[in-house]
Amino acid sequence: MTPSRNLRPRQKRTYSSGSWVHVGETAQISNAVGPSSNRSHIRRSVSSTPLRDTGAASTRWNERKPIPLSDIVPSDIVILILGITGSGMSNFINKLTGVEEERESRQLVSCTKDVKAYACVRGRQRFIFVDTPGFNATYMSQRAVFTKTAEWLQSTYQMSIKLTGVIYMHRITDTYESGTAYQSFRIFSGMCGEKAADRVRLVTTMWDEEYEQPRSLQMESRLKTEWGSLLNAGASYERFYNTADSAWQIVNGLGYQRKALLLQREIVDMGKKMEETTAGMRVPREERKPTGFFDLVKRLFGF
Ligand SMILES: Nc1nc2c(ncn2[C@@H]2O[C@H](COP(=O)(O)OP(=O)(O)OP(=O)(O)O)[C@@H](O)[C@H]2O)c(=O)[nH]1
Ligand SMILES: [Mg+2]
Repeated sequence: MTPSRNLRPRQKRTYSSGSWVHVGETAQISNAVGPSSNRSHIRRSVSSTPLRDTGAASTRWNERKPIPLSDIVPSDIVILILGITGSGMSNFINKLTGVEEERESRQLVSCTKDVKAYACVRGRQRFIFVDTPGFNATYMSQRAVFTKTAEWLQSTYQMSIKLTGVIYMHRITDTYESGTAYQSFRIFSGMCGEKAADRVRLVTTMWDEEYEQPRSLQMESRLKTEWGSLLNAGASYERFYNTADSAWQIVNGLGYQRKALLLQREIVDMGKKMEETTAGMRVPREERKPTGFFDLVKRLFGF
C-alpha cells in the first residue's frame, strides 16, 4: 500500500442491499436459513445458473458483526474475498450489506486483521461474505495472512462447506510493478487451482472515479494479460463501480454452484502441510514486519 492511498471519509448510507443477520436470529428471517442448532437447509439443485436478483431487503440490524465459523451451514452461499491491502475488499462487503464495517479511524495502514465472516440475507438465501487481511497487510507477513486464510478454508471444508465464489480485488488505479501484486496473484491462483477457476471473479475497483480514463483502460488490458492463466481456465473478469447494484451483479453472476479449492483438496484430501501446497510454496519466506510506530513511519515514508 502506498501512502497516497485514497482514503475518503466514511459516511453512513443506505444502499440497496441484503439484511444483516445476527447469530441466533437467523430463524426469524426465513425457514430456509437457520442457525447451526437448527440446520434445516434449503435443498436446491446445484447449477451455475446466475442467481435471479430478488431485489432489496430492508436492513434489520444496522450493525456489522462477524459470525463464528460454527454458524456457517452448507446451504449458505459462501463467498471469500481476497486481494491486496486497500484494494476494496471490506468496502465491497459494505456495499453488499449496506452496513459499514466498524473501523477505529481513517488509517493509512491496513484495517482488516483477521478472516471474518459476515452473514446477510437476500430474498430467501443467506450469503456469507468472508473478509480477509490484504496479502501485503501492514502488520502481518504474507505467510501469516496466507496461514490465517488457509486455516479458515481448511476448517470450512472439514465442515462440508464449499465456496460458491472467490473474489480477487485490485484497484485499477494501482500499479502492477511493485512485485506485491504479482506475488499476491500467484498465491491466489495457487489457492484456487484450475478446477475451481469458474468460481473465481477477478474484480477491479475504483471505476466510479476512473471511468474510461486511458490509464485505467491500459491497466485493465495489462491485468487481463497478467491474470491470463486463471481467465483461460474459466475465471471471469469484472469491474466494480462502487455501488450496491454493481456488487450484487458480481455476486449473483456466480450462481449456486459450490466447489472445493485446490488448497482445500491439498490440505484435507491429500494431507499436505500448508507450506507444501501449490499456494504455500509460492509464499515468500517470513519477512520481518513493522511492529512499532517508528517501524511503521519508516515503512510508509521509506527511510
Ligand atoms: N471511490 C472508491 N473508493 C473505494 C473503492 N474501493 C475501496 N475504496 C476506498 O478505499 C479505501 C480502502 O478500502 P477497504 O475496502 O477498506 O480496503 P481493504 O481491501 O479492505 O484493505 P484493508 O485495509 O487491508 O482491510 C476505503 O476508504 C474505501 O472507501 C471503490 O471502488 N471506489
Ligand atoms: Mg479490509
